[in-house]
Amino acid sequence: MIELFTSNTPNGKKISIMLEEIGYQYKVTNIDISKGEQFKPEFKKISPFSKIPVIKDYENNITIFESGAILMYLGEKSNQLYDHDDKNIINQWLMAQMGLIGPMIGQHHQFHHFNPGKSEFGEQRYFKITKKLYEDLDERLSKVKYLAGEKYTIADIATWPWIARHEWHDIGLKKYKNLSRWYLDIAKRKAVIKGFDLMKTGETIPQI
Ligand SMILES: N[C@@H](CCC(=O)N[C@@H](CS)C(=O)NCC(=O)O)C(=O)O
Repeated sequence: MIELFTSNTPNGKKISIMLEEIGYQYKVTNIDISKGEQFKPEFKKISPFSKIPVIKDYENNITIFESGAILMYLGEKSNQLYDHDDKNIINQWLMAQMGLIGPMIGQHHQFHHFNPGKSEFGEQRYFKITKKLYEDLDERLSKVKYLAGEKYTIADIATWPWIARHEWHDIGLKKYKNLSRWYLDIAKRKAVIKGFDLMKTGETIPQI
């Protein structure tokens, strides 16, 4: 059994989607980041930077933090969605999500969605960067079905929940035909629908 310490955010949803995809039994423990629960000393013991998500695997009693590392761990453990032969290409797209797509779109959420009017520079900067990310992802997906090629992998699972916040972005996902096709294709998956609603509140995936 896996315990998933998380919140209802794109980084958190990556892991519930992955656990649904690989068919593992798991329990969600909500860490309410709006109330500062991530800073509790007992959580810091398993998450040195006080961030969600973290998993605890009771089968071998280990904990893992950082969503990319968790996806790699679960991919390797289950032997699903992280094919050994495709690792180099999967890792590149996964790291691009971890180091670029997530952090930049996260800033766009902060300036454009949560704090509009506070910094024109911040709003413009991250709007522009997010738009460029949409363009670059659209270009990639004009050549391949999924980010790492023809197979759906952990790189898609890492990236998709960020695009699922497209209504906050105001970039106009519809205009990006290949990115839209990829987004809607993944949105239909049973595991994605279930993992998206990780808090079991009946949350549905935003359509385009
Ligand atoms: N690189 C980390 C980022 C995790 C992260 O930023 N988590 C956010 C929620 S999406 C968080 O815990 N925020 C609480 C805080 O910053 O205090 C990962 O992918 O796991």
